[in-house]
Amino acid sequence: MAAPIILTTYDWVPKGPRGFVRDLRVRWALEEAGLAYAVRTTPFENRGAEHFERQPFGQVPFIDDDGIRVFESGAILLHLGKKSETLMPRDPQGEADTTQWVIAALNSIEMVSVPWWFIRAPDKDDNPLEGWLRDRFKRLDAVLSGRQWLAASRFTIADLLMADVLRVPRKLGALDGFASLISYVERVTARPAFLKAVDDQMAHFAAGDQHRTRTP
Ligand SMILES: N[C@@H](CCC(=O)N[C@@H](CS)C(=O)NCC(=O)O)C(=O)O
Repeated sequence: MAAPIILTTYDWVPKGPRGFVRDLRVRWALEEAGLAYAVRTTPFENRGAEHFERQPFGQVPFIDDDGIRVFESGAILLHLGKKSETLMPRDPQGEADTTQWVIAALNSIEMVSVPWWFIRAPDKDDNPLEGWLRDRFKRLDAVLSGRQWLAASRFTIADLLMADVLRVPRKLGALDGFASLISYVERVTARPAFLKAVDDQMAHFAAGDQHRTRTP
């Protein structure tokens, strides 16, 4: 039997990011694929040399798959896609479409949405990235008004990643007016594997709370 994939995330994070830490993407994909995995932790505070040796920016997630070590959530999803047809189609066009939308989620949407969110001030509407973000959403909304899934006419890691990337903007109201994007995020995040991944992540960080109260 294959060794379980080891997924590493933080031991604890503040309440705000819980449910959004990027190990969620990996948990979700592993659940969709039915691959065996175990979760290990690295300290959120006082990140040590071992952490930077595994993830050069001191971030999570990273995995160890029977000796193959991968960091970057997108790279991890592509790695898992090679192991599971549920995540990545095997026909060449389906595979190419899935890969291009994985990269688009990271490099055309998240590349704009994360800086937009970081510089956003809730009481002001003069975010200089607003127009850029809205233009990206307008284009993506047009794509998704004509179809349910981004690639291969079925769920793939492209949808998993795109829906997850859209969750923070949706929570902050940035998808308002983009009906196809809202129903897309709702459809993709209604999947049982997503709901389990969120529950597991919340339980994981809640257990970290217990540990912190016990440890002086
Ligand atoms: N591009 C990286 C980003 C990873 C990332 O931002 N991870 C966050 C948690 S969701 C983190 O570790 N933040 C702490 C930090 O950047 O110091 C990926 O997709 O894996």
